[in-house]
Amino acid sequence: MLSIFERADRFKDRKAIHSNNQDYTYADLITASNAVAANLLNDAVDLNEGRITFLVPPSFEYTAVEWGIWKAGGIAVPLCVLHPLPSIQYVLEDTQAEVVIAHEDFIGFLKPLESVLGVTLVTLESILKQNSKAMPKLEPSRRAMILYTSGTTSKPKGVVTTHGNIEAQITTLVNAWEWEKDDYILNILPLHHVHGIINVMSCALWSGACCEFLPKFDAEKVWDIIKSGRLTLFMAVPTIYYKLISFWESTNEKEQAELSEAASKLRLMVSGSAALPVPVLEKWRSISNQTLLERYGMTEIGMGLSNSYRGERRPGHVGLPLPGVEMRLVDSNNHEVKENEPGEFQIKGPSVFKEYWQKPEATQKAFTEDGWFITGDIGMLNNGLYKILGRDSVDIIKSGGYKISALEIEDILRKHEQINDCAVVGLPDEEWGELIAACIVSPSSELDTKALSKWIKTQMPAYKTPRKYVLVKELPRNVLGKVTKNEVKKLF
Ligand code: MLC
Ligand code: AMP
Repeated sequence: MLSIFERADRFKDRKAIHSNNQDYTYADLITASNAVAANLLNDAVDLNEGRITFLVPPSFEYTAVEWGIWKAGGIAVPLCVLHPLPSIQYVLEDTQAEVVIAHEDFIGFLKPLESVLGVTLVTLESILKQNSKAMPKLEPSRRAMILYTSGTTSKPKGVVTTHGNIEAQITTLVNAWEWEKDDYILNILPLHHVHGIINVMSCALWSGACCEFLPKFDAEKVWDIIKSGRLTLFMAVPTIYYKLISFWESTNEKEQAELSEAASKLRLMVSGSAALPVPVLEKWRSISNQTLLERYGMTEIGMGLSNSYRGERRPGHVGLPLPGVEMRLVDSNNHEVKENEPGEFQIKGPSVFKEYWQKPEATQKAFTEDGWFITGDIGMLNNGLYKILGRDSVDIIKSGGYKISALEIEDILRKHEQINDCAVVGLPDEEWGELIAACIVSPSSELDTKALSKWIKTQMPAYKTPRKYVLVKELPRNVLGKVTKNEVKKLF
């Protein structure tokens, strides 16, 4: 049995999850996930890495489905509840999934895909129906999960992790941040990315702790939960801290004092997925008396670097490699750079993913010949701690903690009849990290950006849509005819 399930057996009577105003014990989670596994298996003895996609909001049921897929020997592919149909269809096609498990709110939405793709839609209700069956034996080397991440190619790639990778991603954080069974965390993050799935939900369940789900981030609700005093831990992207600060600032002095007092009681608050601006860290410290622990990670590696839980947490830095993570900073010839010199982070270790789903060439390109994963992030060692300086590709944008490919947005925009050509860039923004901006060449002299945004949202999730537009006659290009994105940025 996988360690996470063996451990759950030890915590049977403890509260595992709070969702939709209900408490669920580890015993509830074991029973429900066993039922999911038995229903998925039906007459089979092992799903043998069959891809099972699921569209379920963050909840007890989400977790039961994920664990059920694992127990039955399948690969769990969580779908994003914010994605429009074309993005979902892409994942279903790419994984060649035969089954989609869906919360009842999404059944009608997914229905058209049944005939187009021949995929079977299964309701949550039916997959959770009481059932039991012998489960297959799982080796740590078995593929466990596929998460989609944007890169320097137009379409997102499926990052495949094994059970061994996932266990390594969890245990390094449990050890470094001293998770224990009495911890209680709130999850407000989407559950199709590592931050919510691994750092929050899985670390809690590994530890015998409790994970409470709020299906969607809401600053007031988060502050209410902080005020309740039940949280010991909180983890979020910088944009969320920015929004919590804005809410705090909108309250009166008495309320502010209460909120600050409550926030100061948590044992740890973590920020990651994007650079934490130092003014946000400082403002949060003045409000909550908490120094946010900033760490660095990536879908392909889980978490790589972290400031110290007990030692120094230096603003603007991401600390040192986590236990079990090997890291080096190299120049363009893969030679290690010296302190204070910029280089690219490369990572090795048991937490590093297995492959991009059915993309052997992309997988090969992502590693050096001697097996280091090439992150594409640039940083340097500064007085004993690492600092992130940026990415080597301007085409990767981080907005609200989401990684977004400029090329993917450009490909979609070019499909619009009013757009001849375009260039998408990320503009620095205190709240969002970067704001997506599109420079458009159009046959018409005016652009109805409202109508355009509406159309884009039918093609892509809202968080990938441009927030600013500029209309130009020609895109700025260099002598070789290549669009110069730094010049594009100057147009806004
Ligand atoms: C939404 N809005 C944006 C926007 N996203 N505006 C600018 N830029 C963006 N990126 C606008 C909407 O259009 C809307 O405007 C308003 O904000 C509210 O929209 P919303 O969808 O309700 O936003 P909200 O729920 O507040 O979302 C913000 C957020 C979300 C920060 C909660 O972006 C989020 O959950 N981010 C986390 C992503 C994450 O988990 N990343 C981890 C990846 S793993 P209007 O005008 O309509 O009101 C990884 C590895 C690692 O990176 O290291 O962890
Ligand atoms: P994703 O592919 O969504 O997992 O995003 C991973 C990327 O997020 C990394 O490659 C970094 O560019 C970025 N990232 C994560 N944490 C940090 C951080 N603390 N500071 C700066 N960038 C970060």
